[in-house]
Amino acid sequence: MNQAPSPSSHFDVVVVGAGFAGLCMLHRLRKMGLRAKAFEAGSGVGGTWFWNRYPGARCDVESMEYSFQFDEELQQEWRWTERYSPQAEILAYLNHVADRFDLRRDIQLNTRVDSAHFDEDASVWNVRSSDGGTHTASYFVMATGCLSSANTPKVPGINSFGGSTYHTGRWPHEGVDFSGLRVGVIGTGSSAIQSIPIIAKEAEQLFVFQRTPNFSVPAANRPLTDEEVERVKSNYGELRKMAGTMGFGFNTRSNEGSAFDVSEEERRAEYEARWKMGGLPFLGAYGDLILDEKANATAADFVREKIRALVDDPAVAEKLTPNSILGCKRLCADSGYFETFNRPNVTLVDIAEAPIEEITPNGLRTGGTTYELDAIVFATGFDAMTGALLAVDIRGRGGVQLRKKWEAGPRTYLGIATAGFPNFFMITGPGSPSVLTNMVPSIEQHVNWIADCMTFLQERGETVIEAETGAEDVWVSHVNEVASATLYPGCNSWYLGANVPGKPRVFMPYLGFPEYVVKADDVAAKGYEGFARG
Ligand code: N01
Repeated sequence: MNQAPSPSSHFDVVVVGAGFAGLCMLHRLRKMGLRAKAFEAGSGVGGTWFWNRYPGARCDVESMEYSFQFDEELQQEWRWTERYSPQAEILAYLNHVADRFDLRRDIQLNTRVDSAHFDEDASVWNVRSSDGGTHTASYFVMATGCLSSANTPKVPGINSFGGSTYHTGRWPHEGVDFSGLRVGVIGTGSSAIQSIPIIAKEAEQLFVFQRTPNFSVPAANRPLTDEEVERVKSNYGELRKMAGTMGFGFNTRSNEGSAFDVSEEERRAEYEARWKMGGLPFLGAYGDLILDEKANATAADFVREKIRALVDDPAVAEKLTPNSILGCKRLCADSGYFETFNRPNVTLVDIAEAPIEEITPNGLRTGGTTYELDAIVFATGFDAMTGALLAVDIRGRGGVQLRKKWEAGPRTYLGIATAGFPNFFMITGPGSPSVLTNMVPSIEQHVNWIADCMTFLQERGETVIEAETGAEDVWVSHVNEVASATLYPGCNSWYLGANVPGKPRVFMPYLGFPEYVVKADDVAAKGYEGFARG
């Protein structure tokens, strides 16, 4: 149900986005008795799971954990069917949440927020929406997700292509039938690695244009049995609590020790066991895998061997084998990705040395060769973490634009607020653990923090809160310092903005879960230390 636009209304809170973050925020604000409104660009709720409908899209965090915990009945009644949920099931879950908590009446679909300007005299946000609506709000909350602003490279001739083009993050709702077609997939990140095995089965010919090979481990997805679902549900609260203290969730133990604390045989056995178990906890095998290059090489070499064993043609295997740090770009989890290159209809095109020169009416040219194509899939990722925030013209005190303030990279306090922008909150913003954690609990943590902060102000009759520049500076330095003690800054990942030409190279998420939660709680307990209130 789409509410009629309300051209000039006042809300306690305007929320942008109706994915996991927006729905959760709206629900909490409702419970507090606040008048809130969420604007959503899509024609349905679901955020990332509304847009990313490419073949094979599923979450690589286990479904029993990639779900809300704010309502015991909700988590008891919903039945996840697979270890890793497919996109359609997560979208169905989010629609269920929207209905169950009657959230739709405060969500306006098909509407973008174009601008939000803070009026210092009135202490309100003036918000303009794409339907021509103008609204005022005491608080402005961006719940726009970390990976929502699609990145399509500016390849010359892109508009001349006679076939169809798609972006994995903007997939047609009616699906795409690739049967009998010559398809090109550009990119080999998580989205490509999930979709390539499925597209390969359908298409007549598939060309994969790879700029950088990626590490991937088997997902080992499977249906969930009633027994394992029951085991979790009978102890959900405790397990969730435990997950709050663990990097990879309640199902997986992370070893804190060094890869060199054990013998080579033991190490191999550990990698083998994690490979078999499947999924991203492979990286939790040892505590120094992302800190020490030599330790990392033990795990990376293990995966390289696996790739060579999975791919029949040694020359193709070599091209598919990354020579980089394992986990430095986000690790992928796949279902038959490397094996797909054994199919006779699949060709790997290495574009590392010779980038795509041009898209022509009939295909794509690289390295002097033209590949004739009927469809091109851009699996080229996102303008991560800041893209969606900066897509809105957000202006704080003195009319300063967020875009201007963040010209050299995002600056936040706790990844929740930014100095000069009073009563403005970001859910899982840059400078928070966000994408390095299970997003759903991190979203809930931020939602609770923001809501508690509003309650705190309300109880004291205060109306304005703003991060102090000093606290922000200290936080930004801390985030950078922690990142630079790891191997993360050393590769061209989207964590660093390296995938978007011209984007400042700054490590955006905060590497500090679960300590971050303690820190954020402590800030709140000290009366929002580092924030000015009034
Ligand atoms: O995007 P990516 P994604 N010419 O940025 C290539 C989450 N996610 O959508 O590495 C040629 O990882 C680029 O090459 P390079 C997850 O957090 C989760 O796949 O920059 N190639 C790269 O290969 C994930 O990490 C799930 O050299 C170009 C690819 O495109 C994040 O979303 C599923 C290019 C982009 O890879 C993003 O994943 C899907 C160009 N001009 C996504 N520009 C799960 O839960 C870019 N590339 C499983």
